[in-house]
Amino acid sequence: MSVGVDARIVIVGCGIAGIAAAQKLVKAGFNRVHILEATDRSGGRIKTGKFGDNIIEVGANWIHGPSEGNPVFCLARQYGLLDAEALKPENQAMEIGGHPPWMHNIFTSSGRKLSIEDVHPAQEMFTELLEECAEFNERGGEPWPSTGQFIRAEVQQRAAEKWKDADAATRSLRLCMISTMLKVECCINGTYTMDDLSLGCYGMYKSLPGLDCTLPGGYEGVLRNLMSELPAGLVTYNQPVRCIHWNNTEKTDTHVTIECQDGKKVVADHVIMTVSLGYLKKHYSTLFQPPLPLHKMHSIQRFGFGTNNKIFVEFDSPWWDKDSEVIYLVWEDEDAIVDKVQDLPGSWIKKLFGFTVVKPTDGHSHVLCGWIAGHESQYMETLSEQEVLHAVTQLIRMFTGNPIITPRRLLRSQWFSNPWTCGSYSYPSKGCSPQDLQNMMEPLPPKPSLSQPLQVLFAGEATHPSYSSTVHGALLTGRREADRLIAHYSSSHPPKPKSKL
Ligand code: 6YU
Repeated sequence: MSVGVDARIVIVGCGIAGIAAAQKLVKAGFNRVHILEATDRSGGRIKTGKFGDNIIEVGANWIHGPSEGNPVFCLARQYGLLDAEALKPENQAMEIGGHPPWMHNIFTSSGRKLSIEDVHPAQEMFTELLEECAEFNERGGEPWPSTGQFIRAEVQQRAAEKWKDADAATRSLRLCMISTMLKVECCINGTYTMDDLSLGCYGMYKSLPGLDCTLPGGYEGVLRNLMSELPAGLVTYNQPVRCIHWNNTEKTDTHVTIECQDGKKVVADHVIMTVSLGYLKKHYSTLFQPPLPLHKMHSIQRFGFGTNNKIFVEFDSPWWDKDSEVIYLVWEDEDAIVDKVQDLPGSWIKKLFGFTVVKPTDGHSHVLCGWIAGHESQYMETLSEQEVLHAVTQLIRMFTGNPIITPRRLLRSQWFSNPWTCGSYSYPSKGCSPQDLQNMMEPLPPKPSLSQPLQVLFAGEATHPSYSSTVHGALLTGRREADRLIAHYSSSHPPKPKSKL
C-alpha cells in the first residue's frame, strides 16, 4: 500500500467499529487517520465497571458465538483474556442458536419455585417457534408481519392441541411462562415488544457456533489491547461532531468538512461515521449537509433501535441455587401472552424478565443482573436509584415469598438517556427489509468517481447484514469500511492530488 497514504481520514466515534477501522487503516499504511469521540472514553457500548468487589459489564456482556469465525473471540484469545472454559474446543463447537442452555431457577408471582417439568412443555414449544421464525427469512411467505403476532397465534393453536389433556391451571401457567420468554426475547433482540420485530427479517441474524462466554477481566480488555496498538494521539476525546458537510458543489473541492459542537472545523478526504443508529435517528436531519439521500433517510427511520438495560443488585447472601445461571420470573396473571405493560408508572417492573447471575472470580456470587427492555426500561431510567431499588426489592420479596430479603445496593444502566447512544442496539422492526441494511451501509456518494470521490462511509453495529446488534458485527463493519477505502486507493483509483488546505 503506497498510494493514498496521505489521505486525511476522520472516524467519528471511538467504539469498537471506529477502533477496528482505525487499526486496519493504520496497518495498511494510512498515516493521517484521526478519531473524534464525543465522550471522555473509548468503547462506546462496551463499558466495564466495578460493583462492590465484582467486575460488571454495563454494556456488552458476552462474546456471542465464541469460535474461529468470531473476530472478537480471536482477539480475546490472542490477548489472553479468556478463561480455560471458553478455550475448550467442545465449547467452541457448540451450536446454541443464540440461546445458551443455562441452568435456571424459576419463581412465580405467588412465591412458588417451579420445577423443570412444570415449564418444559412451554420452553419446548417456544424454542420450536423461534426456529420456525428464523426460517421465513429464506423461505418468505411469512403469515404475520411480526414475530410477536406469529408466536401468539401459533401458541394459542398449538396449546389447544398439544396441551388439551393438561388441567386449566397447568395450561395457564405454561402460557404465563411464554409471556416471560417473550420478555427475554425483547431483551435479546433489543426490541420494545416482539410485535415490533419483523418476522421476515428475524432470520437475518446469524449465530456463530460456540457457547457464549464472558471476559473475566472485563470486555474493556479487548479495547485496551487494541488501543495500545494505535499511534498515540490518534483520538481526540470530548469532541462531539455536530455536522458533516459533504458533496461540496465546487467541482475542484472534494473534501469533507467536519464541524464540531465547539465550532472547530476539521477538513478530511473521507469520514467514517460509526455513531449508533439511535443517534442517527435523532440527529440525521442536522448531522449531514446536504441532507442524506431519501432512501437512506427512510431506512434509518424504518430500522429499529431499542433499549435494553441492566439492573445490578447485590445481596448479603445468595437466595438462588448454587448452580443457577439465570432466574426467570413468571407472573401468574399473564396467561394472555403479553410482553408489554399497559400502565408504565404502576407496572413497569413486570417487564423485567428475571436475572442472570454475575459470575464471581471465585466463590458463590452475591450479585444478580436484572434485564429489562422496551418502554418500561426507558421509564425505569427516569426514576431515582432509590425508587428502582424499592421496586426490585418488592419484586424479589414477592417472587421468593421471603418478606425480609433486602438487596445491599443497586446500579443500573441508562442507555436510552445516554445522549451519544440513545438506546442499546438495533433490530429489524416490522416493515423492514434487508435492503434497509444495504441502504444504511451505503457510502456517499454511492457510486464514487474521480470527480465525485468517496466521502462519507458508514460503519457500526446496525450496518452489519447478519451480525447487527453485536460487538463482532460492529468490529467487522469497521474493518469493512477500512477495506472500502483501501480498495478506493488501489490501482483503479489513482491517488488524488493533495488538497492545498
Ligand atoms: C455483544 C453482548 N449485549 C448489552 C447492552 C448494550 C449493548 N451489545 P458504539 O456506540 O459502541 O460507538 C459509537 C461511538 O460514537 C461512541 O463512543 C459514542 O460516544 C460516539 N459518538 C456518538 N455520537 C457522536 C458524535 N456526534 N460525535 C463524536 N462521537 C460520537 N453485543 O456482542 N454481546 O452481550 C451485548 C449488550 C446493554 C447497550 C450490548 C452486545 C451490543 C454491543 O455493545 C454493540 O453492538 C457494539 O458495542 C456497538 O459498537 P459500535 O462501535 O457500533 O457503536 C437469536 C437471536 C436474535 C438476534 N439478536 C441477538 C443478538 C444479541 C445481541 N445481544 C446483546 C446483548 C447484550 C446483553
